[in-house]
Amino acid sequence: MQQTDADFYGSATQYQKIIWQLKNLEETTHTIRVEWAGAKNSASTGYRINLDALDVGGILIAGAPDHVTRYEQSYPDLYYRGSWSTTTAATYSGSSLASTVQSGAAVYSNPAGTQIDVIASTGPDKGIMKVSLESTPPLYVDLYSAAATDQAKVLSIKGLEDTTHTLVISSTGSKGTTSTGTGITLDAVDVAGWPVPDTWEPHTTADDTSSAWRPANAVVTLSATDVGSFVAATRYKIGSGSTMPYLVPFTVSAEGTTDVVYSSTDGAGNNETSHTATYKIDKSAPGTSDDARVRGCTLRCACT
Ligand SMILES: [Ca+2]
Ligand SMILES: [Ca+2]
Repeated sequence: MQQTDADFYGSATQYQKIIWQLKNLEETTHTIRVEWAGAKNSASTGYRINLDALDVGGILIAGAPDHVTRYEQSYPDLYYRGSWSTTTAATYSGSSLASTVQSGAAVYSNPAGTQIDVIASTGPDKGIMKVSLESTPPLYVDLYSAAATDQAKVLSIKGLEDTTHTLVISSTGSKGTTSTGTGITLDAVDVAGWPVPDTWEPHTTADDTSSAWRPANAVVTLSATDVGSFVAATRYKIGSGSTMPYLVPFTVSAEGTTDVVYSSTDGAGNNETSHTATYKIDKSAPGTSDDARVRGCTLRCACT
């Protein structure tokens, strides 16, 4: 918690003045409270303060309500990774649900609030769902039930800190011994708050970015991370070549100076601003020239 006093006194009236500013904050949800301190500058004739506007590098969200709101599986700020399909039926919440039989397929979201409930269909052919909240150990939820059941509240997490959470629901590809299948479903999430959109672009770094001359090829490994969802794709371009999807480390082999441009896109479609790394390659072995001078010594030949 950081507290700063802002003095509204000025010898002349000024409008639209930045009275307080904080920059370079971590990309997460912050809590700000503006409070009348009941104090004044000794030169001031009054105690009044005012608020004209807030400029935010992001979005402004209010504190969490004490009741849950349902967000269907199709809510735009839930980000799907992997192979999911949508099924419709009147018995599903909102008449549709998402399901997957792909191990590792996942849904990413950033619910802000104090309670999160997961709503899903269970049945005799359902597998085990993994629910990761923040970096705490994941919870495993067996969606098996002898009779098919729709709109089951399969998990309820209460008493959370009133901030933005990182929630990942994924398929483990595993099942209980009685189940005939490993698929999982997601019908809705109930949140005492709401899913915050991923407005944070991913971040990609290249290893071995020394700008010094090097005597051999450069092998470049790109690493990308994301806040808010996941890294959906990373791409690069060597010199004036084509833009390529990044899958494995690549080699820069051209002699001379070569720029490598790279960036990523996240699961919400945010495109990272491109980075450029410059590689300088000179594979020629250091030569000896016949006019090299030898200074400060005398060569004597003993001839016969
Ligand atoms: Ca639904
Ligand atoms: Ca992001």
